[in-house]
Amino acid sequence: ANIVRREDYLAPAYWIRTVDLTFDLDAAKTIVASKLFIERNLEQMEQPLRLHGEDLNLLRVLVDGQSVSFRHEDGMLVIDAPQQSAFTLEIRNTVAPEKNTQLSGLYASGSGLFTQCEAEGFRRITYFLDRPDVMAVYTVTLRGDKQKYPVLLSNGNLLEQGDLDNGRHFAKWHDPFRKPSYLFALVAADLVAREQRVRSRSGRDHLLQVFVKRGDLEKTEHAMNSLVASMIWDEHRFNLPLDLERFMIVAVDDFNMGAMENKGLNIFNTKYVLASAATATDADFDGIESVVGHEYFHNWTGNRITCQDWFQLSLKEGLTVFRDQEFSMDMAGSASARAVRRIGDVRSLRERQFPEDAGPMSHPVRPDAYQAIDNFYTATVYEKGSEVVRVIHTLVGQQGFAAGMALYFQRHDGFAVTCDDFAQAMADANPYSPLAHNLDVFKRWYSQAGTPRLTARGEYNAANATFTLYLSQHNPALPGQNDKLPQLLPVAVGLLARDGTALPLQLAGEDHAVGTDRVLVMTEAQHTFTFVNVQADCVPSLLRGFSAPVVLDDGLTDADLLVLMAHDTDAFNRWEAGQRLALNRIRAALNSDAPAALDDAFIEAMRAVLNDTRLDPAFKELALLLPSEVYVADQVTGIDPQRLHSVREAMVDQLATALHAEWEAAFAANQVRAGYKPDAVQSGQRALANLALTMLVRHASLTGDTVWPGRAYQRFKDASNMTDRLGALEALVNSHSELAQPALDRFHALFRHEALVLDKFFMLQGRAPEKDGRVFARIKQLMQHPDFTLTNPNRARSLLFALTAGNPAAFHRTDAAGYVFWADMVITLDTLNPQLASRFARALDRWTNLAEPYRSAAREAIARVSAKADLSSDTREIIDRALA
Ligand code: DPP
Ligand code: ZN
Repeated sequence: ANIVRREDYLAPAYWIRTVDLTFDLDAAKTIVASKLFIERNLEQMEQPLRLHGEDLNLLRVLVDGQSVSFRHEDGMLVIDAPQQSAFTLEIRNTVAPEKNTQLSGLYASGSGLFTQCEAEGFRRITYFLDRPDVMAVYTVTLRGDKQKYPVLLSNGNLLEQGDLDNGRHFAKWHDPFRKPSYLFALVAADLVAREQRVRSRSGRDHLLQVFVKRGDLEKTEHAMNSLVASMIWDEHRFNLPLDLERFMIVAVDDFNMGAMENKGLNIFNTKYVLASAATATDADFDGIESVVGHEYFHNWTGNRITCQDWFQLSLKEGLTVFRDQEFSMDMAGSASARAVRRIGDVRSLRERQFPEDAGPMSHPVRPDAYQAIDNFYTATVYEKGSEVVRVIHTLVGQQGFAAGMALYFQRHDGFAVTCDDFAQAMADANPYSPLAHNLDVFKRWYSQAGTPRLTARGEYNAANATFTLYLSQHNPALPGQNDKLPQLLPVAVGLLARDGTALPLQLAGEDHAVGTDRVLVMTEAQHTFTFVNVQADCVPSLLRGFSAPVVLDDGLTDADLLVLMAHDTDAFNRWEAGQRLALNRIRAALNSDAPAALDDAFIEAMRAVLNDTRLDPAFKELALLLPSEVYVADQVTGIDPQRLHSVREAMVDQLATALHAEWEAAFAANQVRAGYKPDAVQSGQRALANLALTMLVRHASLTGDTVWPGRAYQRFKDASNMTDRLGALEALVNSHSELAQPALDRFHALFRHEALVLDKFFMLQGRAPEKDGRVFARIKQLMQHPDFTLTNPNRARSLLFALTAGNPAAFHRTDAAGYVFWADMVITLDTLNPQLASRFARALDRWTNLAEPYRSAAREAIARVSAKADLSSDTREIIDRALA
């Protein structure tokens, strides 16, 4: 295998300064003419010019107007070193967009043409030094049929446009900012745009455009509002204004990722642009806000300062996820709404990143080696990367962080840099912070993989009025990573008296208490902190707000957790206490053969949450959900997914039954009467009402009652927005109600022309709680549905990923049918779209953590895929690592 290593990084032997591209666009055969001004990098030894190129048809090569000899070597185009230290290289080649099912490079979607170049798609358009440290100024001329492609877009500013002969027209674009090739984009399609003119604080005028297919324009209001809000936020919080005259977003149906931050021309999966109350859920509206923000924020963190090499991917992604999370929290408003956001972010980190970090794809936030870089657009690089940035934020504070950002831009604007450069700027801007004092310890977050374990034990001494906290950390060994060093952990703490009072915090040696909430900093394996003047026995509330991405073992008893759940001023830890109580019970049930049963203390604590009028509905909904099967599976060794499913389902049944009256009350109390708004308040009410309805219909399925299923069906029919409609439909489908099928038929008939709603139609059925193998059988049947296809990534994900990532009990079957299906699909998808296939292949990452018979059956399925000789390097890397 061809492995790329971080330690082998060398600056390029040549720089490309300017790029002049002309495209004669055609879906079957597009001609690309490229004229590059190149300079030899005098700091490197003289070498031949080696250009990346993939699936290209080369027509000619000229150096300073003269033909030269060239050869193909290891998949690269090699030209012997020209005599001159600066020269013009002209290349002509063709590509076939309509044959490009990988959706990387130039491809057709519907009747339009679109590009995706990150990470290594530009080499599928023309020969180039396709690496992020080669930054150039681009001028792009697009020529194509005026009827087919009325809109011709590329990065930067429009210089000219006009008609050509034979019904063709052209547009010429110029991007004044130097950029790496992965930020190049073009679009040629029949689109319409929502436009808005805005003036930034600095007084500059900008044109914002959101391009979509005809008919979708009414669904772009939220995306445009989110874009304007992002602009205002980045100027306000970080002093970072929009640097372009024109900022464009284009929505496309077929897209591998969520969206792409191409300079001035973001290309988005339609899922993150299009929304109306009738077709999108509250979660969809939130997703649009955060992805529009994310891509917009990349304009500075990613585009103005980019990555030296792909090992530094988290430099832009971790930081930009942190920025979009902060943006979404600021937009959410109240402290409680912020906490709800934080809980959501942590939940997804634990469900996706923790298992990744414990399995064969475990890698540091800054990886050391890869076979296919596309495989490293991971939860570790993104979400853990964001947590690592949050660690800095916690250590230096909001102002210190802003100062660090300012210094980072002062030093590196316009360049391709490393994670170390970022950390250094943060430390230098905050010389008296624990970050600056322990920068080397901090940087272990970049080099060490795995999730650290934090153990905490407290000891109250009534005679001395002291509370001593013993903290220790340990990072478990992983293949290739044995002796790990301690990491820099900010541990946010509070102490609660048993009556719930928050106690003042004074450490030994301090002359007075400093509030009731503070951050302890760990830099070594073990620390002891002694709090003095502690007037009552207390319960420590540790890692508040999830102040570091670790697994915490605080040894708290049920009684302690109940105190935190009822009284903690930190909403995150209040939620966490309930989750821990539930997890303890699920664990105990997994270790015993007796039927799973929740005790009264737990049920009463849940009842108290539902009844507590001071808590927001959004928080209640999160608190009442038991930890997911995906999360629990990661917390237990040798997991039996079927047993876990039956344990958890039995507990949910019990909550449905025991809290029936409270669910009825919650449903009634959380009906939104005002007009639809996707804000935190309304969406919290809808979320709780939907959960209540699901519980009420579930209860009905246990008792045979028909009232609540009937009500759910009625609500499904009458709903005025997608959140309510889908919630009611889900309540019926998840309880396997007889009304589910008629509702599904009706849903399909209503929305058969709405691609994004059809995705929901499939996903909802793929994710329904398994019962007697019915859901798995239904998924296989839906694969034959006339609206199902593997060529559209959203649609493929809607069923396949719903099964493997969202429905463990349907996937992990004792007869191995789920694994057989998985292997068949990996092999099929791999011939079509390797990026999608290798994502899907990761469904069995954690096979070694399965109990028998699952474990052996999973291994057999992986081995079957591995035996396929011509796998893509993307999928090969995943499979090899799984079997290593
Ligand atoms: N750079 C893109 C993003 O995360 C890749 N998906 O925004
Ligand atoms: Zn990103």
